[in-house]
Amino acid sequence: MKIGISCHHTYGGSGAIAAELGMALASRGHVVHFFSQGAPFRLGAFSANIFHHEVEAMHYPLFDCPFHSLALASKIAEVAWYEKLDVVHAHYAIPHAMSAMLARQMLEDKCPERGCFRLATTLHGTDITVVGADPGMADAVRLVINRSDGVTAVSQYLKDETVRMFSPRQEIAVIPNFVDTSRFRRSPQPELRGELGLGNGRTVIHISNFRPVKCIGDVVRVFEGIVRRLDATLLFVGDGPERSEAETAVRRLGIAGRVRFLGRIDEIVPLLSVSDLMLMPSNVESFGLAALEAMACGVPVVATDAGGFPEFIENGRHGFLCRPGDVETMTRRAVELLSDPVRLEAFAGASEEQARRFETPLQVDRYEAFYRELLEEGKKKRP
Ligand code: GMT
Repeated sequence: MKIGISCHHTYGGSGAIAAELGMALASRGHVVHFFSQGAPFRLGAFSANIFHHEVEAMHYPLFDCPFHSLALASKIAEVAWYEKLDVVHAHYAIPHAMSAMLARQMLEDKCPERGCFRLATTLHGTDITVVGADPGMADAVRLVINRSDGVTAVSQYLKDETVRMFSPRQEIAVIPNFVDTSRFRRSPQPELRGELGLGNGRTVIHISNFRPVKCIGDVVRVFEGIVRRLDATLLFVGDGPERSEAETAVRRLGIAGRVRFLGRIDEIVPLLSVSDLMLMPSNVESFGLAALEAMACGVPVVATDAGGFPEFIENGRHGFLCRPGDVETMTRRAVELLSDPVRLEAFAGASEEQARRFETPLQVDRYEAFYRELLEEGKKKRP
């Protein structure tokens, strides 16, 4: 198949999943064209069957701000026309599915007889729970859900939320996030502990784009409770709007010496491989890919029972699930686990085993079958 993938290129789970999916599809012989503002951060070096099309919006003095969505639609239409794409897979409803929908209209208008790509949309999370919840955007989100040829959501939770909020005409399939356990596996680099100044204590990690939903303040508060009781270091990986506040908080609490802000790092396996526990106190998380990747590296997770976490983290087996904002329980659970080496090891092993249930090929099979279904349906609809 010839598949277009439209996604965010920046640090975050939807861009990571889109890039991993594209790479897996390309390794199965499909030709994959990525559309994004920059190269998706997980894409890496050149690989056969993969092409990236950078979307650059037109700058013109009359336009207050460049129209990225229009530029994306035009780029998808241009490439789909010349490359005869079978499917365009939009990751995130707005703007990607909206732009792909517009691209399809452009092509139908240009040559109605020729037929056009099928539009698959994957809902990732805040495209529904934040953007979709905005009254000014809700109708636009509903439109792209209903006008896509097929829609998937990354968890049952997200599907249920979408149905509750939009009552879509469109059936929504659940295809969860996935992880390549041949790359995401514990691979300790002994010198890294020294380079990070970890000493002999425990290492706690948080990875995110530091947006408000991630509750970065709760990560700091839980870690403060941990470090008061045992020797530990916190690795903060990623960057975003809440980072400065977190830096100020750790200084104010006098724990700055125990916290490393590492910024955006693409190669996270070495960092996960020196970690004992991940903290993910998000108040809503449609899936939580970072937690699954941590588990694949033998790192149990203290997370919340909100959103999609309970669909892959079993409380008391792969970590602990607590109520959002319940810093006290999260701290108690984290300390309990970090101070019990036997239990910690059992949780680490169970987490690795659980991650294998979300192995990349299993979910890529499902996406492939999903595309084939869309193509079959498309053929039936042709006059
Ligand atoms: O929706 C977002 O906030 C952005 C998106 C991203 O690019 O990081 O994250 C979402 O998609 C991921 C991949 O499917 C999920 O693992 C994340 O849980 C989800 N984020 C939220 O729901 C907050």
